[in-house]
Amino acid sequence: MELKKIELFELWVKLKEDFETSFGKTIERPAILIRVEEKNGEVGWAESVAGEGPWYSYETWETAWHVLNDFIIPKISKEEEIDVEKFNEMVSNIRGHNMAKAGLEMALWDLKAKIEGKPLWKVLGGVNKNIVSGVSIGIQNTTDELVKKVSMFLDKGYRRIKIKIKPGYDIEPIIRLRKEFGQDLPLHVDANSAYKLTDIELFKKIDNYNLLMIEQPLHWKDLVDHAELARHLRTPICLDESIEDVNDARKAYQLGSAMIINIKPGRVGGFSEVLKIHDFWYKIANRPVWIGGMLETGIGRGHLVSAATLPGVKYPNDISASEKYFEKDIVEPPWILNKDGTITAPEKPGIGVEVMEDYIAKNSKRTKLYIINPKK
Ligand code: OSB
Ligand code: MG
Repeated sequence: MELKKIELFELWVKLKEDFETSFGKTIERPAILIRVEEKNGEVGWAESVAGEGPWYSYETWETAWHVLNDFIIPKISKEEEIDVEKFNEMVSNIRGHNMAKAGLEMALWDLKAKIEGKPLWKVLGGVNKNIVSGVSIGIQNTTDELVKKVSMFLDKGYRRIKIKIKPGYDIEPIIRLRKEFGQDLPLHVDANSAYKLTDIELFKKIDNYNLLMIEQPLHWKDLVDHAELARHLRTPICLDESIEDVNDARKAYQLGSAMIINIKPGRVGGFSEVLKIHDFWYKIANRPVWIGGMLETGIGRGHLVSAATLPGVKYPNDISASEKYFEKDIVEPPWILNKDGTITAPEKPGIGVEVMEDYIAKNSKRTKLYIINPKK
């Protein structure tokens, strides 16, 4: 495709309530929104999920803007024809900064699907039109509040509960939820790297509560320690932060660091790498994946929904309805949960929802337009 324009928007979005993890609390988050337009006027959108601070990853909204503005966009602007499947190669001299790369890469996938007149999920090779949704619940002030939240989400139809844990808030909420909701509640915990291998006795206790998985218990670089921990537990380990590309997935497989991968398109640099990780982990290693989230707006959520239709997605995803996160989303219609706890991937081209362009243009803190003219 021949690009004519790229536009960046810095939009801050308020969450309905703060979301606390082992690395901190988020109440308002930056969304770098990316709009691409090709020569015939077709448009693609995506979102960079770099956060307000370097906690989940080293990237922040400011580094994403900087790397897009000073390195990625200048590089892409020199190309007369862009093949989105070669995007990663084109920016491979830029080390890391996957969330910055993923923002533009996924906007190009949305654009490609729109040019082809097909839903993005079908272009990616998705097969499951109704994707199963879980919720990720932040750390609560009391376990009573946690119990209330869990009941409320189960009433809405969500099919799996994930709770955030941190040292001092781990075994107690697990015991309480098992007591209130029984052994069959599909439950898992996410530690966001808050523990060390020396906490192994705690994990042996957690191992008795029939959890679906334990997500990212140890440091993001510690594939070896995760493998050691896994040897002592029956509960499968799921990696999130540790898997930044398909090579990490290969190493995790060879070492035995995980049974499951939470794939987040932003963390791995976009859909090309999502597909590589999916294909390796599911088709070669024969293991399940699911799609994680980063509190995306309706735009990024559209990309998540598309990814969640892939055949190797065998667990409920951290893809909840728009109303879980925001008073009002920036797409029409907002993402809604069906009564059976699924979200339906749309049949319209691309991500399949209308982007509220006027709202975004009016409310962004910063915008920048790039006119692409490679011949100049
Ligand atoms: O580790 O999965 C995580 C949100 C921000 C940063 C990291 C994580 C999360 C979530 C939220 O768990 C998932 C969602 O978008 O609902
Ligand atoms: Mg996680």
